[in-house]
Amino acid sequence: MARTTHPGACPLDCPDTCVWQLTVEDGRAVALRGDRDHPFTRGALCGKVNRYLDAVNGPDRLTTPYVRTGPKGAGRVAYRPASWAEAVERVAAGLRASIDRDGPESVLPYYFAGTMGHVQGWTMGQRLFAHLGASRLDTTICTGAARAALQSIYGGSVGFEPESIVAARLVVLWGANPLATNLHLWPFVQQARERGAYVVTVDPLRTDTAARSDEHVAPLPGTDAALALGLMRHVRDAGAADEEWLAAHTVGWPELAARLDEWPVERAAAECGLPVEVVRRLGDRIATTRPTAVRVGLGLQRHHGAGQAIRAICALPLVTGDFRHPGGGALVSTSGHHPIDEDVVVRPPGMPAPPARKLNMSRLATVLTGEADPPVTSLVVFNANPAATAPDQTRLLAGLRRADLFTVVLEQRWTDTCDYADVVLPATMQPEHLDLHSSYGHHYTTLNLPVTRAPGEALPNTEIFRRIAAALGIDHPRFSDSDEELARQLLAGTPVSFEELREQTYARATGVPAGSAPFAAGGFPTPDGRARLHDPALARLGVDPVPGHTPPVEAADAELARRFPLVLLAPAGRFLMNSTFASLPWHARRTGPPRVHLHPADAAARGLADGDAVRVRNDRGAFLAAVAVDEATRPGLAFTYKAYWARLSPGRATVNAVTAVRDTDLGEAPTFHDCRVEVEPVPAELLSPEPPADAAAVPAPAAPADPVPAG
Ligand SMILES: Nc1nc2c(c(=O)[nH]1)N[C@H]1C(S)=C(S)[C@@H](COP(=O)(O)OP(=O)(O)OC[C@H]3O[C@@H](n4cnc5c(=O)[nH]c(N)nc54)[C@H](O)[C@@H]3O)O[C@H]1N2
Ligand SMILES: Nc1nc2c(c(=O)[nH]1)N[C@H]1C(S)=C(S)[C@@H](COP(=O)(O)OP(=O)(O)OC[C@H]3O[C@@H](n4cnc5c(=O)[nH]c(N)nc54)[C@H](O)[C@@H]3O)O[C@H]1N2
Ligand code: SF4
Ligand SMILES: [Mo]
Repeated sequence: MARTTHPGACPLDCPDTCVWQLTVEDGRAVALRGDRDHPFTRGALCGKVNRYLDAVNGPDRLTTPYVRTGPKGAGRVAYRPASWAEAVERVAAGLRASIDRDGPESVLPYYFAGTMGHVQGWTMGQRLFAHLGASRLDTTICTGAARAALQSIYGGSVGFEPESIVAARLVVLWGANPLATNLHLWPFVQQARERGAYVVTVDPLRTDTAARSDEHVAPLPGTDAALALGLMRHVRDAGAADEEWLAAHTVGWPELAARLDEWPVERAAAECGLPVEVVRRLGDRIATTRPTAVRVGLGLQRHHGAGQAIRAICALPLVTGDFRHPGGGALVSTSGHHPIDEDVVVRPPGMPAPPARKLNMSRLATVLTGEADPPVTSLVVFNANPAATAPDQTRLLAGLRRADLFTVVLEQRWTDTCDYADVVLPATMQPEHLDLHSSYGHHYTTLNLPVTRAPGEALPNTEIFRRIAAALGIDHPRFSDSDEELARQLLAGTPVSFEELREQTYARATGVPAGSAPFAAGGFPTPDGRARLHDPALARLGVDPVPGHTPPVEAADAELARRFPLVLLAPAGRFLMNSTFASLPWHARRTGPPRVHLHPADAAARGLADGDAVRVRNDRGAFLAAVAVDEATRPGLAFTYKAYWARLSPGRATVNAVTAVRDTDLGEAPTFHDCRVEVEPVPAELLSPEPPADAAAVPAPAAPADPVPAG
């Protein structure tokens, strides 16, 4: 049998954007491994993607369109298979009815990074909705606060060069858990360590990353800005502020310095719930260690004060002058270094795209239940599973159940969100379609070419949107662009050509050399090239122009704490990727069933033991979980992992039944981790519910096993 091996890109929402080698036999993907030569992948994929072919070859792949025949929310039994012609005609009729009745803004596309590929993720669908004049989606759910904060302080989502971290003498992993979420950074951190670097993790939870660091600093959730301000104060008092670099490459140091007068380390430590010596010691290290690399995760910005927290943390290396050195500075995301401009592909010259309102994806629950005027009456979901992953699930599901809402879902397998669709359309997976990837964790651009046959009638998102455009009677030539043409348009204006990528799969595309210090002499992407410690544009938005501390809303609410004494975090699980994989037997087994991790003191106070069944609840809703008694947390702080599926969970709800629709101080992003709950015992039988009525059609996760440690 002919076996061939082909390079491609891992499409998942992960900073590492690995290059893989896929072995194909008779048109079917049979083996997958990490590319050995790629400078960031370096031969290995992560555990969850080593089993990616379970997803590709799974018996639960969608192979045909479906149309709804029964009530919304009843599951797959309420659907029948349909031809593409019928399904697309229904979609066009549904969208047309909304547009005719309520105007084009009544249509809302909802999408995110189910694939990070620019072609399947961020072009043809957005082009169609832009042309229709549909509501635009404000894509805040993941990095909204960080993006706004980085735009303010550095002029974009830029930072130190990731490989350069090997040159750091002090590495601070701040609200980041790379062993679970940015695995390929870890060997570089280890290399730095072998050369003598000290590694500190700042995380309220003792994750695997924290446990394997030289020091774990565990502030109260949502207090990072206070910590950063206290550290900067200590650095300044120690005479370690790099006045010369600050004067040359920043604006606003005098204003920030005045703010630091308000933040002695004692105040910072008290705000963060940390011993003052811990803050002082870390301050000493930062004051005396060049270069210091601060790798900032995204988890810490799911709090109300996230915008200011990211600004304050990113100000720290400006004060120390760390950007002077390779391996010094801060890094949240490399995406701002990548030159691909999606906007010109979404709204190409010559294609009419009427102005339209923007709706915030993180507020989908409230958008669908009365917040939007005119109301949204058509929703088209792709590359996302909001019924499981968006906040305020109870309210969101009520919105998705609305009789007057027409919902279309493009999916690879039957998710929670499909249960609420009028039409479900089967989509291809990465080995079956063309895509182009940049990265939010390194500087390479990668081309992924189709190498296997899609199962049944599954189609790439791009082709599905071409068909919908045609069914709507749109004949603009831009809706006939092939996937290769879209990739070429995305690459226009970048230093990389399609031919080059076809030849060698990936290329360093940002102009930043590996191991370099891109901002040693300033040159931030702000109008004057200086980083901004004081930003008058924020004052105009009613936001403090100098980095400050915005306390959490629920975590800091003493009144609410009486009813809901536990603050609940829901960070990333190691064997899932958001809700992707949650239905696959191997991944579900490795992850185990939903658990709420409690400090032994909190468990004892409630008479709860490891494995007991509980309801985790607040005024917004509840989900069921087993208790895990866990020293990884502190009294008053509980955690669970994000992104189980409701349809496969006991009680048919996930952690997002308790999370709130509430914006961050900057960037209108969600605040998943600013959430108070109480837990109460329930009968053990509730954790082993009847399988859903359509379980035969969707393989249930195998029996729980393999408890996974924090992180
Ligand atoms: N295996 C796996 N990998 C993933 C994902 C996944 O679901 N699974 N998700 C992907 C996605 S979408 C993203 S956005 C990234 C996220 O990547 P990360 O940001 O690394 O992941 P998180 O687990 O969300 O958050 C990191 C840590 O922040 C901590 N944290 C929470 N609140 C605070 C706080 O107030 N202060 C501080 N200092 N720390 C806090 C959490 O305890 C957690 O350990 O990972 C991506 N990679
Ligand atoms: N409580 C809590 N909730 C959270 C978070 C948290 O930390 N805590 N994190 C938030 C974050 S950071 C994020 S990024 C969001 C992510 O939330 P979502 O954007 O909903 O991401 P996923 O759950 O991974 O769902 C992606 C879906 O896209 C589908 N998909 C993948 N590729 C394709 C394709 O080519 N075509 C089509 N049609 N479909 C495709 C997959 O099958 C999958 O079902 O979740 C957020 N939710
Ligand atoms: S999920 Fe991340 S670490 Fe895993 S293979 Fe994909 S890009 Fe690499
Ligand atoms: Mo994310």
